[in-house]
Amino acid sequence: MFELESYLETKRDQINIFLDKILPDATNDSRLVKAMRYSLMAGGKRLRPILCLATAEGVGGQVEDVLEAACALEMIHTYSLIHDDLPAMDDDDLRRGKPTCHIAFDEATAILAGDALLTLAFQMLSAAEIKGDNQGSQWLTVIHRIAHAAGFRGMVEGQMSDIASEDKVLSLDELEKLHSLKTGALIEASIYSGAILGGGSSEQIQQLGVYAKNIGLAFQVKDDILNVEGDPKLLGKAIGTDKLRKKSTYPSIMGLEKSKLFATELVNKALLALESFDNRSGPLRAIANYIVQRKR
Ligand code: GRG
Repeated sequence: MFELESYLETKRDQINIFLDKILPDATNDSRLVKAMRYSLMAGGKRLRPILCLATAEGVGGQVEDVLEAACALEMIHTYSLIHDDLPAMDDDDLRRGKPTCHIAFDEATAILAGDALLTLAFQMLSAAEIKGDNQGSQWLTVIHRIAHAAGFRGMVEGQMSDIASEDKVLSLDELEKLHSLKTGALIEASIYSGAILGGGSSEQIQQLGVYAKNIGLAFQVKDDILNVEGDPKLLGKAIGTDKLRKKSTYPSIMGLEKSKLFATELVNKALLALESFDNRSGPLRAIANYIVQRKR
């Protein structure tokens, strides 16, 4: 039987080793590099890079083909968390079980550490080793997609809408739009990057797009559920914050039980999209289930 826990651990190790090579721990590091490393190596789930690796393998590619893309996605994700935690945004003290970057360092350093992680991601992507005839244009496609997902038509716009929607009751459609930008876009880009660089066919890429859309939303629904009934110790962050900030969430709009059913429906749709894939897609199937069963 496929063992997801050990799979996730192996992939996390591969990602952490690569990140450590890009941003090694050196005693003479500047304060900026210390802050970048502090947040990057703080022990997140590494969901986005793992999705990128699992997708590449799912379409017959190798981990080595996509490590730069996977790690760039984690850097962009970490930058977004550092900035999201700032006093001007969510003003959170705890992230990944540790004091947030601006608490451990200071606000200016946290802003700069986020900026530097975002630019380092694109520096690394544009320097990725090109291994095959077609690979140059594939990397450009991936860089374009990731930039789009992270930027003003993706995650940044989603964050802006999130801030603008505090104290407002959103409709389900508005909530879905917000989350498809804020968290969905980067998750979808992670899967797309793995599919392109792993050499997926256009039919596979299309089906993986359906898988990605559904697990991206399921991830957010589960995140909202955990904010209501999760264990802060396991999550490494406070719960109840959405209610405190009067944010519209799936539980606040459709109730807790219906939100759980909705998350399961989304995962089932994601699994259906993988029907024509062979057993190399086993990890992607297991990750879809993990997204709604996770405790952190
Ligand atoms: C500041 C431009 C900018 C964007 C911030 C992603 C984001 C946008 C904010 C994070 C706020 C948040 C709690 C969103 C809910 C879903 C989410 C992205 C949770 C954190 O991701 P995980 O659970 O975290 O993958 P780890 O720490 O495991 O990597």
